[in-house]
Amino acid sequence: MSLPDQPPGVVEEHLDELAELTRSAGVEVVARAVQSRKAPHPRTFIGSGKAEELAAAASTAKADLLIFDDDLSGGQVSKLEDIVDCQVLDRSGLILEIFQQRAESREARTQVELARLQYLLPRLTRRWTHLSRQVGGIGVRGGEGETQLEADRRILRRQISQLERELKKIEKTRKVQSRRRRQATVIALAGYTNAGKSTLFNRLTKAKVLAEDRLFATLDARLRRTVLSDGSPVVYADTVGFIRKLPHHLVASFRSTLAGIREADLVLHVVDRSHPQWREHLEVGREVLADIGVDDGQILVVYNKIDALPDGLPTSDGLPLSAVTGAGLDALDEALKERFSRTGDAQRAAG
Ligand SMILES: Nc1nc2c(ncn2[C@@H]2O[C@H](COP(=O)(O)OP(=O)(O)OP(=O)(O)O)[C@@H](O)[C@H]2O)c(=O)[nH]1
Ligand SMILES: [Mg+2]
Repeated sequence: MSLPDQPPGVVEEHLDELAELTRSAGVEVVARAVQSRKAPHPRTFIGSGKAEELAAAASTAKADLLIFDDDLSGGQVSKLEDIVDCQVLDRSGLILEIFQQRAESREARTQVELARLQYLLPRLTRRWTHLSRQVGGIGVRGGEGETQLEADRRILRRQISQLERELKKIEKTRKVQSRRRRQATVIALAGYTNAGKSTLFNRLTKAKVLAEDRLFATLDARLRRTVLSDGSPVVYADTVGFIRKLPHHLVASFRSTLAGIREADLVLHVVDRSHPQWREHLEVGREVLADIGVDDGQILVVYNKIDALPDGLPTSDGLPLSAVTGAGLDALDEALKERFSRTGDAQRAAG
């Protein structure tokens, strides 16, 4: 939806990204539409006239799903589903779907499940009232006068606190493990989704983690030990990508994973320099890193995919490189050696 305060073009760019997200979820895009309004309609978000229009378009295109780039309320979703007669998903719901498909480790799966229930809780409508039969079993229905909806909410809340407790336990184990690792220099690869973090991780550590032209290919942080060209030991950490308008409950449940980035000695902020919106990606990355509590001095920006740039090397600050061709990796190695031997000197001087 286009609102008056948005600069022209922004809506189309965001829809391009939504199409990428949709493709990453394994869903084909058959049509797209933009609605301009002064403000969202409280009940249908886009207004009922536009909703009717979309209903017709969806039926012509035989669409199963209508995806919105903005977040909708539970009421809006059910109202829209009535009008368009297919499933309605908002941006957060779509990202959750991708995360659910990708989560592998117990921690990631627990985080995603927690985020999903937190997302569901305020969106429970009468459509959902089968939860107690699905998950609760016998005897979960509350006392006299408790509606099915209230019973469902209660079940969700109970599951949420159970997952929160489970997550705390997992985090504790991980903290112990990370304390053991503290002797080595840790370098985290962070940045916008699809920037090439996993490709660079593989290149630097000769690992074989999944790198794909998909958004959110990586959900689980991965660590791997290697050495710089002078033999200094380092541990690289591959991490989950950032995205603009990341649903806040997802951010909250992934906070502990992201907090791992703060403990790194250095964060390589990887930016896909060949992407038309690389400036916005850089900005989003800066905001997320600041939000996690990473110091500016702890960040080194690397401009990846320079092989895909039509006009050669970028002139901006930061380190230009290509994780695919290997261009710029020697310069990165030099920068890292210089940085960590300097820290070593400073520590020796201080001690
Ligand atoms: N041309 C070019 N493509 C690259 C380069 N580095 C990565 N890619 C491609 O970019 C896509 C995304 O790479 P990934 O390494 O999976 O990106 P990521 O940052 O780990 O992405 P997420 O895990 O989704 O956050 C893949 O298709 C890579 O082949 C590069 O230097 N040049
Ligand atoms: Mg990755």
